[in-house]
Amino acid sequence: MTSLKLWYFPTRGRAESVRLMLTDQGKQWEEVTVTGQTWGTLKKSCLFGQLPKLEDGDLTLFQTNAIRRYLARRLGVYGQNEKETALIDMMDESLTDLQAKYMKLIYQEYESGKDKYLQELPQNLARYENILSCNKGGFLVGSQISLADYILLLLLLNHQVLSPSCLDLFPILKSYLDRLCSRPNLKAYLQSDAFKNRPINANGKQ
Ligand SMILES: N[C@@H](CCC(=O)N[C@@H](CS)C(=O)NCC(=O)O)C(=O)O
Repeated sequence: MTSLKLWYFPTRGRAESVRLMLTDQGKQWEEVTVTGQTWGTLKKSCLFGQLPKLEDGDLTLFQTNAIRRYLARRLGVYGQNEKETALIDMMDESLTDLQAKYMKLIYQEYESGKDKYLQELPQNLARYENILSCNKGGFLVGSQISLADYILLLLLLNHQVLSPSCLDLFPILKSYLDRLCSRPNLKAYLQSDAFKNRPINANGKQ
């Protein structure tokens, strides 16, 4: 893979599932941190006026999920066959829905909607507890880590900050999270200042 360059704001945000995948797969990338000062000019050059942006040699990509899928194909974490890839897409779409709910809470209704969100969280997490209990391979799909696992990992990390006890009812999810966090590259990254000092969300809510 040629040199990778990732542009994003100084937060975990949408870019973090990309970072987790690259890190776990041992790929180096250049992180371009976009601040309020540089964003005004850069925004004009972004195809949809938004970040993240990924550059891989002469390829420039926008849209997080397009970036994630491109990298997953290149890194071999997009299923072992077409059926697995379809199942990974299915898991990934459902997790993107959950991420959208999380972002709505964080950015639009943190004060007014947190109680309701936390009431509904167990039923959302229970689905993934069930999926993992049915797949003896130890991951969402098949027996190898995939694109979808990285977004579930990110969501579990974020939700543990939102509600530290949220996995208490879900032993399978808890041990899945522990297992992913113990993968050597991820373990080192999660303990790094680069990860720890990066705010989860741009508005400081978490
Ligand atoms: N569907 C797009 C959404 C991108 C998006 O909303 N980016 C936000 C940051 S998370 C952004 O660039 N905000 C700055 C702006 O719109 O000016 C994706 O997933 O990449």
